[in-house]
Amino acid sequence: MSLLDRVSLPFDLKGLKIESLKVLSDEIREVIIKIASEKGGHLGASLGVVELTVALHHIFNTPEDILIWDVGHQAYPHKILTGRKGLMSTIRQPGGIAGFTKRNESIYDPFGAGHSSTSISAALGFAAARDIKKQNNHVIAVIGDGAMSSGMAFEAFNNASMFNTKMLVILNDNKMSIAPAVGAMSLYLAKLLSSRQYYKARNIAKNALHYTTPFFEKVVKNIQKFTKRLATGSNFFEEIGFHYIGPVDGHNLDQLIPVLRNIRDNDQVNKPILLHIRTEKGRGFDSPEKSLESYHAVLPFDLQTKIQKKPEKSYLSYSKVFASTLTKIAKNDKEVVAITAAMPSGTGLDLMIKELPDQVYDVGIAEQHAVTFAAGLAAAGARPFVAIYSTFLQRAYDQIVHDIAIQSLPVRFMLDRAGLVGADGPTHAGSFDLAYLCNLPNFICMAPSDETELAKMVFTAYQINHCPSAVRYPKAETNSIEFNCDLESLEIGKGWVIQKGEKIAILSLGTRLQECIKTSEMLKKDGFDITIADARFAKPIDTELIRHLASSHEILLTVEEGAIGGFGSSVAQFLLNKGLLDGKLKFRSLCLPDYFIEQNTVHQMYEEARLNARSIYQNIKNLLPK
Ligand SMILES: Cc1ncc(C[n+]2csc(CCOP(=O)(O)OP(=O)(O)O)c2C)c(N)n1
Repeated sequence: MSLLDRVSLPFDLKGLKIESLKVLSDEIREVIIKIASEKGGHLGASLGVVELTVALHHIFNTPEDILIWDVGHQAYPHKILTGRKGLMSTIRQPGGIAGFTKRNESIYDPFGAGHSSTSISAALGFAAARDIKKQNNHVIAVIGDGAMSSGMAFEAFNNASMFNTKMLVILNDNKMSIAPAVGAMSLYLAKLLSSRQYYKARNIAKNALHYTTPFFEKVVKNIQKFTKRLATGSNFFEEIGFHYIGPVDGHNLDQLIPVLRNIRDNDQVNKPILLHIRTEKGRGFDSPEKSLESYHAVLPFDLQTKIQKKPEKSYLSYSKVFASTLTKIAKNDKEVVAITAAMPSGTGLDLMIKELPDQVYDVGIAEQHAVTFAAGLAAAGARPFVAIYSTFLQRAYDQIVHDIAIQSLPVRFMLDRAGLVGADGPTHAGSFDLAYLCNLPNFICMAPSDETELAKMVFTAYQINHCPSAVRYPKAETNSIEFNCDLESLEIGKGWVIQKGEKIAILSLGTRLQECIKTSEMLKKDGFDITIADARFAKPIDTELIRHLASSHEILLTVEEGAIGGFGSSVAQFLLNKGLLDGKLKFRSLCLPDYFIEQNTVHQMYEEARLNARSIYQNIKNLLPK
């Protein structure tokens, strides 16, 4: 029987000695590697915080003590230790537990996540509420160095310093975001680690005794017993009002446990504390595919060889088609630049970085900054492309409206992961971009139905130089293994009829077009030849095409992979305002349902959203006279 077999909840860790906690950590690491080998998932970040998680649950009294994980992707060990060990094989699976922290999953997840850099703000809220209620539980946020590149983390730091309250922020510094961490803060943290102070930590610690509180005297003394690696004293975090402790080796329980115990037991400190720990992403996972970036999230892999199981025939993703098209454009125009917010590989821009490194900016997890930075570039005459996942762009909405749309600046948004995304679930679904962009004056919004259309749209966006534009495309493979096409542009606001029929028309936006074609094949068997049009533009809508479809058919459906309020709503409003819904026409708008769809296979999600051929067919059949 392993030690882990005897541990289900944090309570089971309380009586264990450090040596046992080390054994337990090794066992947890093995379980995580095994699960990731079967299911894939966020391996690297979770392996990096095994000892930290064990130490936190050993020392603190969760769930009364509040523990908030930033992003939540590193919470595998936390889930294992908080009653979900037996459910780990269902992680990210249909009906299973989530890959991130989730409030309705466990009382040990006090705050849900998925997007980054929210943990300090949320923890401060918990601390303030605790103070109002005159309670005395601990509040802890664990945030990565990557997440620290976000403005939101700094806003929280700025505000937390004003509270005379006890709260612990643990900075989990592994020098990595998904890609290597970027920016001045990451350089600063590296400096803290490599400084002579760090290596002469004992002396520093001694000096620190002169000006720290009795609490820190205790911490420092304790640390001196266990490690040479401690520096306290004046630094950025101290300057802005935090007590800084560290750097501490986040894999060394002999260091972590006494530090955390001291923090817990000190009741004099009434300021936020920053504990800086140094960890290694993917710790204990030695794959021949040695790339820290690829450890972040893995495909299922062979447990023996640690080699990921990639499909034999690998079709290009939409991200890659976007990036290769943009690279082609950018080679001929040095004023074309691309911006990523810490997602060079996810957006495909790593391809462009290899060929044109000077024309790509990785700004860190800083979507708001990325957008206004692009606005500045556009205002000064450059041609910026901002490649951000649809879901992450949500946090930059005011920048889109205020800095770009109002000034009609030609920033080109490339919205990856638009629509449903499968295992990552509702926090990562790109459901709302059509709704939040189509209502903005001055915007042009496109959605390709396949990879050739995507390339045309990227080129069209390049040529649009008087206003902002957006292209949204899914997390999906295309039908191409290789892709190379001539750069062609589209007429703005014009869709096209891909097949002409009668009585029934479908106006599709985006890649659901393939399902509409399947629907038409099903209807053909019932004796109906239907019209299918590809709208291409969600804004401006093709009013001429819509008028034509409405006046020459009895049934008109719009189909899109986005929430209510997007393309179909615009079409409906046009039809109503122009008196085209006169009773003869039956109009329906098919879009995502008005609730958050839980993680599932994308296939099942389409089924649930009724956006597959069978459901579209059923919708039409219901409208036909009986
Ligand atoms: C707002 C937002 N942008 C981008 C992402 C994608 N993302 C997930 S984890 C991650 C890196 C986080 O790095 P860090 O905070 O250092 O944590 P680590 O994975 O290294 O533990 C990124 C960019 C996100 N989750 N949220």
